[in-house]
Amino acid sequence: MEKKVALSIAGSDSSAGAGIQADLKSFSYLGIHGVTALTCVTVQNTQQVRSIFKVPVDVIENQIENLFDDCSIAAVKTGMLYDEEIVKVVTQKLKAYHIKPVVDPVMVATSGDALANHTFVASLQKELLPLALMVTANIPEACALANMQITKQKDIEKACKKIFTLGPEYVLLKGGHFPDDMVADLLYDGKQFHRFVLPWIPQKKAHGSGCTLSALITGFLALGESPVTAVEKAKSIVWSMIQEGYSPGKGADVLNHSSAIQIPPLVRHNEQFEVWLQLKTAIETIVSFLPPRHIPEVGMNFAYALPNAKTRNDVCAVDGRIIKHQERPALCGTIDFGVSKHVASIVLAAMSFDTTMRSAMNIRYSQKTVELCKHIGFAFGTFDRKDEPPTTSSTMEWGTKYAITALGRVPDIIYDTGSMGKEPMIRVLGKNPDDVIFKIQKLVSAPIP
Ligand code: PXL
Repeated sequence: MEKKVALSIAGSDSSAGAGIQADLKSFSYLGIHGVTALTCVTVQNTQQVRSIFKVPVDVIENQIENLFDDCSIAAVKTGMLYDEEIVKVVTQKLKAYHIKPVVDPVMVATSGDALANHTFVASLQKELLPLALMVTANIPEACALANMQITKQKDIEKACKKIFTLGPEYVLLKGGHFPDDMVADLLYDGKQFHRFVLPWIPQKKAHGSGCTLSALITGFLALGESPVTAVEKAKSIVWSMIQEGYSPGKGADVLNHSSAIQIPPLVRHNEQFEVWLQLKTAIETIVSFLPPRHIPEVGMNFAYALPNAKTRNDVCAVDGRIIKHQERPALCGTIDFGVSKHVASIVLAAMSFDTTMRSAMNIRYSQKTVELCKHIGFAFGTFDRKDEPPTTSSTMEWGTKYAITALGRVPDIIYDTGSMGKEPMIRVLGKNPDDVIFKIQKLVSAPIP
């Protein structure tokens, strides 16, 4: 087995949310072997940085040399470098190995404690940035590097351009806020700005998000991605790692580096992101309340289509199923576009009659449930697999269109009673995942007639 190797030159965070520990977790997440050159040991927990011990510079130098002597290092990032002395030695070594690093200009911890001394900014500007492939700065760091205040959107672009003149090939400036609760990162390549927009995650003081982002970017570069796609992919992963973050102590949340978390589609496609997020949230709700008797043998899928969806690639669903696991529903698979055949075909067929009906989910058939639907007053349609012409390419498309045509509109429920080897099924249709859940909730909580 072969693994790419990436190097992090950074400080240790004893609470393991940030620093070299976050870098290693991020490299592992991407299946990369991370190697490290430790610059400082910080004594900290999730609440504060108590003290900082510098590693002697000859030891830092030795770590880097020994790694380059031995490993084929595909990409390098720098994190906490603390002061001029460390910046100088790291720059000198990277120059010698013709490496263009990703530079995270770490200055202050999430707790507000300083992680750099007064010599750091000037040495970074003068020594390391001219060598950098990319610098990843948050707003306070950008203010320091560009020597200016950032108060409005225009200032962010101006700061990117100023930092670019210091020498890096790319400037990533993180965290411009928009009034509509979206957060944009700007990547400047000297010619144009690439904008990456994601919803702001309220009330999350995510310790280690800067380290994780720059490590994931470095990892994607090691895997051969271009700088722009490396940032794009890293961004959507970090967003989910923050959202699924947890609190190991009494202070800040840390990111969740588990490979089990759901990752949104690439962040430049905002409409896709919105659809993905609504569906993900709805699936979490379904899993939390649906009694297992409603789960069919073949499992469930839940789909939500983009407005004006035309093909299965425009429909988001589970790449897998929602199954019964230990008498509870459980999501088994990832949520993505273009991964469902059956439920996506149902949604696309419904949308060909009514473009507002963009979501559907299948649940277990029972005559009792069908009677309950009628009792509640749901509009329902049905089809019989025996009537399907031999030439159709998708039973679900045919059956859905058959049921809609017979009723004259898109119903709330479409069921069929199955056939040899085909489980009978009920599909709940709605305008969006919340609408589908609302109908299922009504069904689950209705008194038996
Ligand atoms: O998040 C920046 C950072 C980098 N490196 C170390 C840190 C922190 C934040 O606390 O502790 C070692």
